[in-house]
Amino acid sequence: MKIYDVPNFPNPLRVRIALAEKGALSHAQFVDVDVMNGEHRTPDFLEKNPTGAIPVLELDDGTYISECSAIIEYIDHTFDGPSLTGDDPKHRAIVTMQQRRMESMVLDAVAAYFHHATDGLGPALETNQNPAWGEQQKQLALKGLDYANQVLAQQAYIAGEQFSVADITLHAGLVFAAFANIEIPQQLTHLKAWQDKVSQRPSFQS
Ligand SMILES: N[C@@H](CCC(=O)N[C@@H](CS)C(=O)NCC(=O)O)C(=O)O
Repeated sequence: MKIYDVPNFPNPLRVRIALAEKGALSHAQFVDVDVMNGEHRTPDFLEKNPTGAIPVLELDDGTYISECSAIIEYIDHTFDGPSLTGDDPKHRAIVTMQQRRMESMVLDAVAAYFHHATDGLGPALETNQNPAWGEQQKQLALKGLDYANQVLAQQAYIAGEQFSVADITLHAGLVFAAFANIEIPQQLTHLKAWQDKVSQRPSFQS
Protein backbone atom coordinates (compact mmCIF):
# COMPACT_ATOMS: atom_id res chain seq x y z
CA MET A 1 0.00 0.00 0.00
CA LYS A 2 1.08 3.59 -0.67
CA ILE A 3 0.26 6.60 1.48
CA TYR A 4 0.43 10.04 -0.08
CA ASP A 5 1.15 12.54 2.67
CA VAL A 6 3.49 15.10 4.24
CA PRO A 7 5.35 13.93 7.35
CA ASN A 8 4.38 15.88 10.49
CA PHE A 9 1.15 17.36 9.13
CA PRO A 10 -1.64 16.65 11.65
CA ASN A 11 -3.94 14.47 9.53
CA PRO A 12 -1.12 12.32 8.09
CA LEU A 13 0.08 11.92 11.68
CA ARG A 14 -3.19 10.14 12.54
CA VAL A 15 -2.58 7.47 9.91
CA ARG A 16 1.07 7.03 10.84
CA ILE A 17 0.15 6.55 14.53
CA ALA A 18 -2.54 4.01 13.59
CA LEU A 19 -0.04 2.06 11.47
CA ALA A 20 2.48 2.16 14.33
CA GLU A 21 -0.16 0.96 16.82
CA LYS A 22 -0.72 -2.06 14.58
CA GLY A 23 3.03 -2.61 14.09
CA ALA A 24 2.49 -2.07 10.37
CA LEU A 25 4.51 1.03 9.46
CA SER A 26 6.83 -1.09 7.31
CA HIS A 27 3.88 -2.24 5.15
CA ALA A 28 3.33 1.28 3.80
CA GLN A 29 5.33 3.11 1.18
CA PHE A 30 5.08 6.84 1.88
CA VAL A 31 4.94 9.23 -1.07
CA ASP A 32 5.64 12.91 -0.30
CA VAL A 33 3.10 15.39 -1.69
CA ASP A 34 4.47 18.89 -2.26
CA VAL A 35 1.58 20.66 -0.53
CA MET A 36 3.44 23.96 -0.12
CA ASN A 37 3.72 24.18 -3.92
CA GLY A 38 0.10 23.15 -4.47
CA GLU A 39 0.65 19.60 -5.75
CA HIS A 40 -2.50 18.49 -3.85
CA ARG A 41 -4.59 20.81 -6.04
CA THR A 42 -3.35 19.51 -9.41
CA PRO A 43 -5.73 17.49 -11.64
CA ASP A 44 -3.52 14.45 -11.12
CA PHE A 45 -3.90 14.57 -7.33
CA LEU A 46 -7.60 15.53 -7.45
CA GLU A 47 -8.20 12.27 -9.31
CA LYS A 48 -6.89 10.47 -6.23
CA ASN A 49 -8.90 12.62 -3.79
CA PRO A 50 -11.42 15.16 -5.12
CA THR A 51 -11.21 17.17 -1.86
CA GLY A 52 -7.52 17.85 -2.52
CA ALA A 53 -6.48 16.79 0.97
CA ILE A 54 -3.83 14.50 2.34
CA PRO A 55 -3.42 11.74 3.38
CA VAL A 56 -4.59 9.36 0.66
CA LEU A 57 -4.15 5.59 0.81
CA GLU A 58 -3.61 3.71 -2.46
CA LEU A 59 -4.26 -0.03 -2.29
CA ASP A 60 -2.32 -2.51 -4.41
CA ASP A 61 -5.39 -2.90 -6.70
CA GLY A 62 -5.33 0.85 -7.43
CA THR A 63 -8.22 1.85 -5.14
CA TYR A 64 -7.79 5.26 -3.51
CA ILE A 65 -9.13 5.82 0.01
CA SER A 66 -9.13 9.25 1.65
CA GLU A 67 -10.46 10.59 4.98
CA CYS A 68 -8.37 9.47 7.95
CA SER A 69 -11.28 7.72 9.64
CA ALA A 70 -11.78 5.50 6.55
CA ILE A 71 -8.04 4.89 6.10
CA ILE A 72 -7.65 3.92 9.77
CA GLU A 73 -10.67 1.62 9.60
CA TYR A 74 -8.98 -0.17 6.69
CA ILE A 75 -5.68 -0.40 8.60
CA ASP A 76 -7.42 -1.61 11.76
CA HIS A 77 -9.17 -4.47 9.95
CA THR A 78 -6.17 -5.40 7.81
CA PHE A 79 -3.49 -5.79 10.48
CA ASP A 80 -3.39 -7.74 13.75
CA GLY A 81 -3.20 -6.10 17.13
CA PRO A 82 -5.61 -4.45 19.56
CA SER A 83 -8.65 -2.94 17.89
CA LEU A 84 -8.60 0.82 17.29
CA THR A 85 -12.21 1.05 16.10
CA GLY A 86 -14.10 -1.07 18.66
CA ASP A 87 -14.62 -4.76 19.39
CA ASP A 88 -18.42 -5.13 19.37
CA PRO A 89 -21.40 -3.18 17.99
CA LYS A 90 -21.85 -0.95 21.06
CA HIS A 91 -18.14 -0.23 21.45
CA ARG A 92 -17.76 0.44 17.70
CA ALA A 93 -20.65 2.92 17.81
CA ILE A 94 -19.18 4.75 20.81
CA VAL A 95 -15.72 4.92 19.20
CA THR A 96 -17.24 6.27 15.96
CA MET A 97 -19.26 8.87 17.89
CA GLN A 98 -16.28 10.07 19.93
CA GLN A 99 -13.94 10.00 16.96
CA ARG A 100 -16.35 12.22 15.03
CA ARG A 101 -16.72 14.55 18.02
CA MET A 102 -12.93 14.90 18.36
CA GLU A 103 -12.79 15.67 14.64
CA SER A 104 -15.56 18.27 14.48
CA MET A 105 -15.13 19.79 17.96
CA VAL A 106 -11.32 19.86 18.10
CA LEU A 107 -9.19 18.92 15.06
CA ASP A 108 -11.34 20.41 12.29
CA ALA A 109 -12.13 23.48 14.40
CA VAL A 110 -8.41 24.11 15.03
CA ALA A 111 -7.74 23.60 11.31
CA ALA A 112 -10.42 26.14 10.39
CA TYR A 113 -8.91 28.66 12.82
CA PHE A 114 -5.44 28.06 11.37
CA HIS A 115 -6.53 28.36 7.72
CA HIS A 116 -8.94 31.30 8.18
CA ALA A 117 -7.69 33.44 11.07
CA THR A 118 -3.89 33.09 10.78
CA ASP A 119 -1.46 33.16 7.86
CA GLY A 120 -2.10 29.43 7.55
CA LEU A 121 -0.15 27.87 4.70
CA GLY A 122 0.62 31.28 3.20
CA PRO A 123 -1.05 33.60 0.66
CA ALA A 124 -0.59 31.32 -2.36
CA LEU A 125 -2.70 28.58 -0.74
CA GLU A 126 -5.01 30.52 1.63
CA THR A 127 -7.04 32.22 -1.09
CA ASN A 128 -10.49 32.12 0.54
CA GLN A 129 -10.03 33.25 4.14
CA ASN A 130 -12.84 34.25 6.49
CA PRO A 131 -11.12 35.49 9.69
CA ALA A 132 -14.36 35.99 11.68
CA TRP A 133 -15.40 32.39 11.01
CA GLY A 134 -11.89 31.23 11.90
CA GLU A 135 -12.09 33.00 15.27
CA GLN A 136 -15.49 31.37 15.94
CA GLN A 137 -13.92 27.99 15.19
CA LYS A 138 -11.18 28.71 17.75
CA GLN A 139 -13.89 29.19 20.39
CA LEU A 140 -15.49 25.93 19.26
CA ALA A 141 -12.11 24.20 19.62
CA LEU A 142 -11.73 25.53 23.18
CA LYS A 143 -15.20 24.18 24.01
CA GLY A 144 -14.20 20.86 22.45
CA LEU A 145 -11.09 20.71 24.66
CA ASP A 146 -13.26 21.43 27.70
CA TYR A 147 -15.62 18.62 26.66
CA ALA A 148 -12.67 16.22 26.24
CA ASN A 149 -11.44 17.20 29.71
CA GLN A 150 -14.85 16.36 31.21
CA VAL A 151 -14.88 12.97 29.47
CA LEU A 152 -11.34 12.20 30.63
CA ALA A 153 -12.30 13.03 34.23
CA GLN A 154 -14.58 9.97 34.09
CA GLN A 155 -12.63 7.44 32.03
CA ALA A 156 -9.11 6.57 30.87
CA TYR A 157 -9.63 7.30 27.17
CA ILE A 158 -11.98 9.34 25.02
CA ALA A 159 -14.16 6.39 24.01
CA GLY A 160 -13.95 4.38 27.25
CA GLU A 161 -11.29 2.37 29.06
CA GLN A 162 -9.50 1.31 25.89
CA PHE A 163 -7.25 3.39 23.61
CA SER A 164 -8.91 4.01 20.24
CA VAL A 165 -8.89 6.04 17.05
CA ALA A 166 -10.77 8.78 18.95
CA ASP A 167 -7.63 9.30 21.07
CA ILE A 168 -5.50 9.52 17.93
CA THR A 169 -7.80 12.24 16.54
CA LEU A 170 -7.72 14.23 19.79
CA HIS A 171 -3.92 13.95 19.90
CA ALA A 172 -3.68 15.29 16.32
CA GLY A 173 -5.99 18.13 17.39
CA LEU A 174 -3.66 19.03 20.27
CA VAL A 175 -0.58 18.87 18.03
CA PHE A 176 -2.31 21.18 15.54
CA ALA A 177 -3.48 23.49 18.36
CA ALA A 178 0.10 23.86 19.64
CA PHE A 179 1.29 24.64 16.11
CA ALA A 180 -1.47 27.26 15.73
CA ASN A 181 -0.56 28.78 19.14
CA ILE A 182 -3.83 27.77 20.81
CA GLU A 183 -2.87 27.05 24.41
CA ILE A 184 -4.60 24.33 26.39
CA PRO A 185 -6.18 26.16 29.37
CA GLN A 186 -4.37 25.33 32.64
CA GLN A 187 -7.53 24.11 34.36
CA LEU A 188 -7.97 21.23 31.89
CA THR A 189 -5.92 18.94 34.12
CA HIS A 190 -7.52 15.65 33.00
CA LEU A 191 -6.77 16.49 29.38
CA LYS A 192 -3.15 17.34 30.24
CA ALA A 193 -2.71 14.10 32.22
CA TRP A 194 -4.18 12.11 29.29
CA GLN A 195 -1.81 13.90 26.89
CA ASP A 196 1.20 13.00 29.05
CA LYS A 197 0.00 9.39 29.21
CA VAL A 198 -0.66 8.83 25.50
CA SER A 199 2.53 10.64 24.50
CA GLN A 200 4.45 7.79 26.18
CA ARG A 201 3.00 5.22 23.75
CA PRO A 202 5.69 3.88 21.41
CA SER A 203 3.41 4.64 18.43
CA PHE A 204 3.34 8.34 19.32
CA GLN A 205 7.10 8.47 19.58
CA SER A 206 7.93 6.52 16.41
N1 LIG B 1 -11.02 15.22 6.86
C1 LIG B 1 -9.75 15.02 6.20
C2 LIG B 1 -8.85 16.21 6.49
C3 LIG B 1 -7.56 16.17 5.68
C4 LIG B 1 -6.80 17.51 5.72
O1 LIG B 1 -7.39 18.58 5.97
N2 LIG B 1 -5.51 17.44 5.46
C5 LIG B 1 -4.69 18.65 5.41
C6 LIG B 1 -3.28 18.34 5.93
S1 LIG B 1 -3.26 18.08 7.67
C7 LIG B 1 -4.55 19.14 3.99
O2 LIG B 1 -4.55 18.35 3.07
N3 LIG B 1 -4.40 20.46 3.81
C8 LIG B 1 -4.17 21.03 2.52
C9 LIG B 1 -4.74 22.42 2.39
O3 LIG B 1 -5.29 22.93 3.38
O4 LIG B 1 -4.62 22.97 1.31
C10 LIG B 1 -9.15 13.69 6.66
O5 LIG B 1 -9.61 13.13 7.66
O6 LIG B 1 -8.25 13.16 5.99
